[in-house]
Amino acid sequence: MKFEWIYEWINEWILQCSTKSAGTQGQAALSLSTMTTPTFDLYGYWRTSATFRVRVAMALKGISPNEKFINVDAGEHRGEAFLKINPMGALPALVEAGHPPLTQSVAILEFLEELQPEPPLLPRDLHGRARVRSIVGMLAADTHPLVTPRVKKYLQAEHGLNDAQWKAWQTQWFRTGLAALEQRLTSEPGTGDFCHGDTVTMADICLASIVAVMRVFKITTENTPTIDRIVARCDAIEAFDRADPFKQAGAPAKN
Ligand SMILES: N[C@@H](CCC(=O)N[C@@H](CS)C(=O)NCC(=O)O)C(=O)O
Repeated sequence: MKFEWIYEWINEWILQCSTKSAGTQGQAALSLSTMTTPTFDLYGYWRTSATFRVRVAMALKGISPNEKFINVDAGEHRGEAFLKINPMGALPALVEAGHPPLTQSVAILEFLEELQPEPPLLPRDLHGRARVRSIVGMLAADTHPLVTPRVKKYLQAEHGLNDAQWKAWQTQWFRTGLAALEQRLTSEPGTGDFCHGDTVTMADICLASIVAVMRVFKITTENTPTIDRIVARCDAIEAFDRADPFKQAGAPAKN
């Protein structure tokens, strides 16, 4: 523990040298720009939070996928054809010719980060990366799964939940996750203009993805001024704006 800072300093120094000399990170950026950018099909639906994350990351990294529309409201994600792509019956799925489909939005974000390291969506330091991944987990692993269509379907079919009760359920879990994040953002020194520091990371993408879907369901944030400030910053960035659920194919008019 005593010498941890030396270890981190050496790591940082190695990383800087390797980037300058087109090492690990530099090489990866170079390889994507010098080789043909792979073609991707992104299976999504206009309002899915997890697909929003991938849309934003791809836009930030300058990769534009062919979007394939899977109608969640019509149950297409549980149809035979899509279950061959993702047996979980969940969106998104990113398909690159010659490779098995990639599922799980956070795994896809990590894949894109390695494929195209610029602009970085993870901090360069060990502890920063862990903090960002921890915030990602709060949102993508602890908050989002509770409010998915499959949970709604089960609660309605097995426990007779009506629409008002479902909305109360959604509100409860969205706000519980955001309240915990607000507490961290206000008390931890890593917070800056964005969730971590002054540039966009995966944490901001996941945060904006939760708020985007709250907006779809007309659920407001409550007592989360730091989150509101960060989301406003994200809203002003083109990649986030283009991923707005209401700007996707198949979306209803915003009212
Ligand atoms: N952990 C997965 C979650 C995927 C997920 O649940 N996607 C939702 C849309 S945001 C979905 O397709 N749900 C279908 C369902 O719940 O039936 C990820 O991050 O990709």
